[in-house]
Amino acid sequence: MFKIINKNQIETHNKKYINNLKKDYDFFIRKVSRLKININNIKNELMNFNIAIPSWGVETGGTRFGKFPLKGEPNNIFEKIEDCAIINDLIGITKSISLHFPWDNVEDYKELREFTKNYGLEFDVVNSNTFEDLDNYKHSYKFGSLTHTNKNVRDEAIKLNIDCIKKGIKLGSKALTVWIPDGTNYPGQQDFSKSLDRYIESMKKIYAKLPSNWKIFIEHKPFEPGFYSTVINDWGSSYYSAKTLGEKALCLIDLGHHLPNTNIEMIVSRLIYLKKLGGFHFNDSKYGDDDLDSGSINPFMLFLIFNELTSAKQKKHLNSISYMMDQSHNITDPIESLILSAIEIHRAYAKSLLIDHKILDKFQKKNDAIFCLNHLKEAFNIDVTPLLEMIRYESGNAIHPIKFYRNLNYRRKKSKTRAEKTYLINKII
Ligand SMILES: [Mn+2]
Repeated sequence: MFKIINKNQIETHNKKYINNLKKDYDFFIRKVSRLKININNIKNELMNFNIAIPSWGVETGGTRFGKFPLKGEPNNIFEKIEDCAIINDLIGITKSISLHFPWDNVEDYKELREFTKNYGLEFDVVNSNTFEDLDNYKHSYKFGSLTHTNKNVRDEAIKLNIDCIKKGIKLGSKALTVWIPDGTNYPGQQDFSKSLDRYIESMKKIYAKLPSNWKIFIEHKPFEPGFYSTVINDWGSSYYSAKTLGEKALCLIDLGHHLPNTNIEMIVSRLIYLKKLGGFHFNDSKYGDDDLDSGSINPFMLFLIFNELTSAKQKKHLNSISYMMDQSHNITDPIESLILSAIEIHRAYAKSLLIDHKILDKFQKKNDAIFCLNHLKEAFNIDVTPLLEMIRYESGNAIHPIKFYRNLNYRRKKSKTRAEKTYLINKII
């Protein structure tokens, strides 16, 4: 930690804001002292929170219409790790990085691990790419990967996933997330049952290669790139697959991978109930898989999701969950978006810790709908900003990370050493 940013610089920054923060924090403490909660326990929970940064998230994203690169953005995994280190130095809750292969392939994984460790960061879940045709691929994934009708294509996709596990082992990762693009654009194009059978058969071969302390996460998505059908389209297909594969297989919820208005918090609850919830990809959306910044559209939903998680955790119904942001930053500096998003997720978690689930349970038993909602809203409406800022201050991170980052002129400085990217035309397949 603090290899990128000088710790003294953060201390100087914090000195400017600490007096006002203390006043705000005192007010917050007075307010929550009326609730029956132990603020030190809550602070501990929040300090131990971690959300992974995806390596691809620190690069400018794009749409199929175009991409607008930023001067000074990272060009390789080492530069991406530098950007992740900046974020973690400033906010302290993003200590891990999730890699994507073969995008993040390197010659020497030991070197990469050491380089990353040096920044106080470690590697989280690894991800496989069978959704585009890359240079060294023998086969095309145009008509699917793990569920392709051609066994040779399936075998290559299986091998790609097993290679991800091997790389992950070298890096100290403990899980693989599998999202496949397999689906169709035309009614009648695919036998729905046979394609699911092929998925299970392929996944069994990947599952067999998992080390004993590893997990495999199955990520569902209703549509895109297939606009008629998708093989692992919803949590039902995901749950069935995870259940069939075995204990190490769990379901992963990407918030954007649901149709508008889906009750995602209820899916969270169901998967906890079924003991198959493994992880999250956080983002926000208005229409589909928009990959917008977490909490930018529907912070109440984010809070309700954490309400389910906190409630289950307090009842000891929940084991460790992997959290990651999975967003695409098309018009902002990805570092700023990721800082704000991580804080929004932290905020939703903090608010969920202010809910007294015993009181909620009492109102539920009485069928008092208004008091149930009101109890949740009371927690949601408490401004936890001073709490999050104080946690950052006490952990040696920045009270106002975005202000600090802007003053660094990081991109301008990096634009002098990092090669400029040009995208003349986006790849439209
Ligand atoms: Mn995702």
